[in-house]
Formats: sequence, C-alpha cells, structure tokens
Amino acid sequence: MDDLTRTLLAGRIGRREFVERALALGASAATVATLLGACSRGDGGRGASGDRGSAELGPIENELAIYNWSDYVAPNTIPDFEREFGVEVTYDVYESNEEMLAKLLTGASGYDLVFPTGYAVEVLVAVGLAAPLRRELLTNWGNLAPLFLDRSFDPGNRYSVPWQWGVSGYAYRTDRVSPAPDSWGIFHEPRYAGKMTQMDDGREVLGAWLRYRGRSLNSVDPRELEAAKADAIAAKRYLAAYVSAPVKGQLISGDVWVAQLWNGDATQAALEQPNIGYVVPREGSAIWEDSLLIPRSAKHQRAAHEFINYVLRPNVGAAISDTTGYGTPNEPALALMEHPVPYPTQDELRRLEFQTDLGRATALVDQIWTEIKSA
Ligand code: N2P
Repeated sequence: MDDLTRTLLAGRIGRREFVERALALGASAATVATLLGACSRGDGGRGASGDRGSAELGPIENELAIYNWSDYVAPNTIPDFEREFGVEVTYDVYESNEEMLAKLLTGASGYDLVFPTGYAVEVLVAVGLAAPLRRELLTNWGNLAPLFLDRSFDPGNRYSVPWQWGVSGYAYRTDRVSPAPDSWGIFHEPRYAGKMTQMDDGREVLGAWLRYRGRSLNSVDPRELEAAKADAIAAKRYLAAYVSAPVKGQLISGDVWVAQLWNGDATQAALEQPNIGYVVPREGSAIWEDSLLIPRSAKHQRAAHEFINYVLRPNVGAAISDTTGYGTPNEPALALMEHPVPYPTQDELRRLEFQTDLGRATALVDQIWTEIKSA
C-alpha cells in the first residue's frame, strides 16, 4: 500500500487506477478514501471546485437514481415523488457504509443520491466526491432541528442534509433470553451459542468491544484495538453470523435470539414479533446521524435537490421515520409521527458516542476487522 501511495504521489498513476489497485490489494474503501484525501490535500482534494455554485441546474430531469440502506424509506415515499414530479426513480439498497463507499470510489456509480453516516460523509467530501448543495433549492431547510446541523463531519452542511438518526445496540427475544441483558458481554455467553449475531460492520463490532472495556469506540490505540479484537474473536465462536439489517427475519422467526442491530431496524422487527426487546448496553454505544448526499458525478442534480426538499416536508419526513423506526431531524415532522422517537436526553448522550473518521488509522482498523472475520 505504501508503495502504491508513493506511486500516486509521484503522479505515475491516476486516482482511478490507484483506487482499483488499492481495493485489489485488500484495502477497504474507507482506507482508500483516507489515503486519497491525504494525497490530494491542497491540490483540489475537495474537488476542482470550479463548478461550485456556478451554473444554474436547469429544469428537473425525468430520472433519479437512489442508493440507500435497506428498509430506510416509507412505502409511499418514492411512488408519491414519482407521480408529483414526473420523475422515474431507480432504487438500489446497501447494508453498510463500506459497500456504498466501494461503489462510489471505483468510478462513476450512476447514483444521484446516497445516505452516508457522518464519518462516511467526511470520507466522500475529503476525496472530492460530494457535490456542493444548492441551498436556494432547499426551501424546506428551516424544518431541520439545529441539533442535527453543522456537525463536525460537515461544518455548515455544505454537502450533506440530515436524514435519520439512531443508536447501535442489540435486539433480543424476551421469551428466550433471561434475565433481561444489559451488557455487550452477552455475546460471550455460551448458553446462547449459535443463536446470536453481530453486525457485518467492522466499526460497529470493534466499537462494541472497545466500549465493553471502557474505551472510546473511535480508539486508534493499537493495544486497545488488540483487546477489542480478542473479545470479538472470543464472541465469534458463539455467533451464527455477521449480519446487519437482514437479520430481522431470523429474529422474528426465532432462529436468532440476540442480534447486534440499529434501534430502528429492531423497532421494525418488533412490530411483527412483540417478543423483541432492545438494549443500549450499559457500557455505552454509538449514536449516529445518516445524511442525504449528492455525488459530484450525479447526472440528475436538480431531481436530487427536489427529492431532498420533498423529504424535508413535515408529512413526508414523518411517514419515513414512522416506517423506519428511526429518529427524524425534521422538527415539525416529529409532531406528526405516530411513534415519535424522542431526541436523546443528556443522560443518554453521556453513554453514547458519535463515530468519527479515523483518518490514517482506518487501515489498521480494517486489517483487524479482516483478521477477525477470517479467524
Ligand atoms: C437502515 C439502517 C441504517 C442505519 N436499515 C445505519 N446507519
């Protein structure tokens, strides 16, 4: 990797080739992005920004390509938008930031809208893959609660619009697991062997085990990460799989009793199976904010802006969060929701931590995650 990075710096290969070769060497998308960001700092790494705020976007296009997390929109959100705006939407889904970043970094993805978590927004902005927002088109901007704006991953919200927020913890079958658990240590319990899953997400798995030992989930201390790795491997013998949102079906059927999961997906599962509880472990966990972001390569930028402005309407935002089970950053939407998720209290915030971009240490974390998965 170091040789490859030097080759890029020397100008002997282009960014595109660098990305392809680095991914082939086994680097994760986030690592590649971090290296690219470091290499291009000061020379237009935020994109040769000649196009910023310049030309008008023109009339709305008749197509829009959306790439979102699974189960992250209401049933009517897309059809209603298509009908009202005369736009045909292509809709694909992913299960992790890594999966989305890999698509975007390997070249023109064809997508007009993606939904990165805070640290992944940082990555996309750093490598110049994010289009600046045309705020003048986002007339519903004022509906966003200040709590979710101007966050460190995108100061001033030049590129990203708050979409949903949530926490990471685990769902469990209240009819199978007792006493009610409250610790990440559940994944070390032999009596639930084969009935537990952790997420297919290195940041989430290592974050859980870092918090278990009282560390920050953003730790880049090699000794702390080694300890987290050991805990993760000790848990792995009791896990049925590393799987994220798609575990919902197995929780509902009872094939899985304990599943590390984001709160909204657990809420979705609990609607179908009342014996599902949810825990934010006492050792602490992640709180996150996912955003809407338009890739710089998007061909339908006007339609993407219209879609963003549409979801910022209170009724549209309320329907989305009522379906996803996640919190809405849309203040008037909160009042319209059937099952509003309240903003975290000060007390809860003390146990919760935002994931940040780990910069160059991303490579170390990736490597440890690869070692855990192949252990
Ligand atoms: C959607 C879960 C997305 C939350 N199913 C992860 N940030």
